[in-house]
Amino acid sequence: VTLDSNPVDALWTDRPAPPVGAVRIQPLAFAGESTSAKLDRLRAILADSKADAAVLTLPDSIAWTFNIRGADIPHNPVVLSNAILQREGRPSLFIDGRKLSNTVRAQLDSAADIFEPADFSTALARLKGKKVLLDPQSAPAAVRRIVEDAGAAVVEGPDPVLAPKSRKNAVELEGARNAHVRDGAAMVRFLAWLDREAPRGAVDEIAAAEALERFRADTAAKDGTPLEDISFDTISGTGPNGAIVHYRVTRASNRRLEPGSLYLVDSGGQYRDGTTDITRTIAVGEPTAEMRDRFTRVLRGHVAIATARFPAGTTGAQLDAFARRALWDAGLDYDHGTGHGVGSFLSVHEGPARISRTGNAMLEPGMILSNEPGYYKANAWGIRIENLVVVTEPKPVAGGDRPMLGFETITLCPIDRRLIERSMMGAGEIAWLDAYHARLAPLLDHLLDPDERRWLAAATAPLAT
Ligand SMILES: [Mn+2]
Repeated sequence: VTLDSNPVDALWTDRPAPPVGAVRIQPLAFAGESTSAKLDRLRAILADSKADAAVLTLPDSIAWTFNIRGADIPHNPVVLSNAILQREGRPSLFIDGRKLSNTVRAQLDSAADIFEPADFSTALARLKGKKVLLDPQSAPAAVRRIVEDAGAAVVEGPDPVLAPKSRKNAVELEGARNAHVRDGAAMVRFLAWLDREAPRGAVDEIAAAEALERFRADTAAKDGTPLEDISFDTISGTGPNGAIVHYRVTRASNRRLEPGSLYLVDSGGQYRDGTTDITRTIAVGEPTAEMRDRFTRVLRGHVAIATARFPAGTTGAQLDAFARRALWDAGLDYDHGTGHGVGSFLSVHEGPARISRTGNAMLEPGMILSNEPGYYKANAWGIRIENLVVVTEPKPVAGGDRPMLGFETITLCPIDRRLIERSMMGAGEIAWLDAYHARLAPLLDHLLDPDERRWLAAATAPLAT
C-alpha cells in the first residue's frame, strides 16, 4: 500500500540531517575512463533498451558514471545523490551543493546539469511522454509512482551502470593490483605481530582488529597511497565467535585468543586505486586434527575456484559447487555464497555477478570477485579463506576448441600452513599453493621490516618436498 508520507518519519524525531560529505573527483589515473566516454556507452545501452531516459538511484552507479567519490557513508566512498540520464542530451545530477567545492562543481558542470535534491521530483515529472528505464530491484517505489503519474512509460530493466561498472578496465585492474600489494604487506605485518603476541595470551579480538587497522594505515602511508578507510567493520572472531559468519565484536562479546583455538579475521581497505577484502584463519597454538581436516577441505575448495577454467557464458551459480566438493564429500557445507563482486574504490559488495546458488549473471573478463569458501562448527570455531580474483582470458588450453575464462588471484597474503593436512591435498593443489606463496616475498618485501621478511619466508616455505 502506497502512503503519502513515510510513517517512520513520524516516529524518528531525532533523525540526523542528511550527510554532506565532501565530493572528490576520481581522477582518470584511477578511473581509467572519462565521464563522457562512460555516458556514450550508457546512451548506447539506453538505445538497446528502447528507453529515452534512465533514472539512477544507486549511489555507487552515480559515483562510477560521474567519476566522483564521497564521504556520506562509512566505509563506502559513494555520494548520496540521484541522476537522470537522457538518450539525447545532457544528464541531470541531483546533489546537495554543500558537498561540492568550486573546482569539483566546475568539473561536474562540464558533464551534467547540477540540481539540488529538492528538484528531483519535478525533474522526474518532466519525463512525461518518455520511455523511462527503471530497475525494479533498486528504484524506490516513490520514483516509479512520480514517473507513472506524470504519464511516462516505465521500461523495467537492470540499472544500465551495473554491467559496465563490474567489468574493470585496465587502469582499474592495475590499481587493484597495486592496492593489494600494500594491503597484503599490511596483512603480513599484522600476522607476524599476531604470531608473536597471541601465544603470550595478550591479544583479544578488539586489540587484534585495532592492530590490523594500524598496520593498514601505516603500510599505506609508507607506500604513498593512504588508507582512505577500512572497507567494512572488521570481523575479528576467535573460538565460537569465529563460527558467526557476520560477527562484529563488542566489549561484551570480546574474547582472548587462546592456545588451541582458531582466529578468523575478515577485513579490507579502501584506497584511491582499489578496494580490498580478505579473510584469513589462523592457528593459535596447536590446532586439532579436526580443525586441520576442515581447513584443508575449505582450502581445496578455494583452490578449485582459483584454478577453474570455464567457457564464456558461465554463471557464478555453475561454479559455486566447485568450492564445496571437498566439504560435501565429508557431509559438510557452509551457509553463504562463495563469492561477491567488489567495486573499484567503491562498495565492497557489488553486483551483478556473484559465485553462489543464486549467481545468475555471467562471469565476464575484468570482473573482480571474492573467492571465500568456509566451514563453521557452531559454538566451537569457524574457518574462511578469502582472496579476491579477477576474471581473465588465459592462454587457450592446448588441444581445446573453445575459448575459456579463468581467474587471476590478486590478494597477496600467506595461507596458514600449520592448518593444512598435506596428505589430503592433490599434487596440483600443492603446486597452486606453492606457486601462490612464491609470488609474495618479491612483491611485498619492500614494505616489510627484516623481522617481517623472515616471518614471510617461513610462512611461504613450499609444501612440496
Ligand atoms: Mn568478502
